[in-house]
Amino acid sequence: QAMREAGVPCVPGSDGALPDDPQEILRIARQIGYPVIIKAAGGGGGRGMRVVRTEAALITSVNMTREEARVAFGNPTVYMEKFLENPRHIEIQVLSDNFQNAVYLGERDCSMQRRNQKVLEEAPAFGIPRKLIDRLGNRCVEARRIGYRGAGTFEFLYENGEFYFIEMNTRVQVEHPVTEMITGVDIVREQIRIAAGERLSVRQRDITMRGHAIECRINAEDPFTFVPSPGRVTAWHLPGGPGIRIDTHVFSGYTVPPYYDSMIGKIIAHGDTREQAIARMRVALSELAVEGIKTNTKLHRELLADERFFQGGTSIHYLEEKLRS
Ligand code: MV4
Repeated sequence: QAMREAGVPCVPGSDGALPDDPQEILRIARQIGYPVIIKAAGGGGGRGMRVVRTEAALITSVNMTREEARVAFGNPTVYMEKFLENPRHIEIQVLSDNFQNAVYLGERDCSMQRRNQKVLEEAPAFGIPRKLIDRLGNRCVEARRIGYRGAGTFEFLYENGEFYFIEMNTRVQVEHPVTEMITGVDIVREQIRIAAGERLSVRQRDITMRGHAIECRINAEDPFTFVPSPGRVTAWHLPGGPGIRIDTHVFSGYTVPPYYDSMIGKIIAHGDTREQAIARMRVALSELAVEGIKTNTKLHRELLADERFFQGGTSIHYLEEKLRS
């Protein structure tokens, strides 16, 4: 409701929790049009969702999602949205301080994912008109009236030239470096300034975007099963050179513990153009050497050599489809 009031475009849907009455639920779905998706209010990150393609399957699917949500999240509340078949995942970075100042730092394309885990992110998003992004960014800044402070991200699905708000991430995110590379704004510094009661050090009119940035998430995982591969890193050689940034805590001799996320580093490549960022990332990935544990480096090398990735603008389903073939 807050997003709609701020003028942020939302997915057509049930306008809140689904009622109990099956006739009412059928009426809402008929109005939205099939396929629809049932989402648990307590879910997120891809958990507690079910796609429904026909009226015959609707009530059973709603009841099943409710029951799963009650068990998993302690909350049986579900809502309904129009299901978007082949969208891209585009997000807008915002910063807001305690003095009514807020800015947006453009968008990131996070469509390259597998099982709701992002693999590669880039900024700006290929092929989306700047004026559409600017209009959306201004709406997100408007939405700070919900009272949010600090670094935040508005997540959207993008299909057929339209944006649809799905969720907000109330934190700094793994992929924030691509935004830092193209805007020159240190997002973590701003976040700490805001928390310390200081003012944003940037105004919207000062924010410009230069070039293109791509991030590859390096994970300690089996390249075939994607199962985490903890253990001792016996050799660790990092790439460098113009436009290359590395974020990692790993060193030669470091032991990756089995307890946490399997991400062990990020390679970020910046260039004047998307083509240059890709070229720099290709070289960086060729230079990366890790021994002792398994990593997803080969997957990244293959992605950076992929013709459809090179063209740009692939959907959230592209990577899983590529991995199946
Ligand atoms: C959707 C959708 C299609 N239509 N909502 C998955 C995670 C959660 N953040 C929202 N998700 C989706 N919601 C409608 N109305 C497709 C997804 C989705 C997805 C979204 C973003 C990134 C990756 C995804 C992978 C599968 C499904």
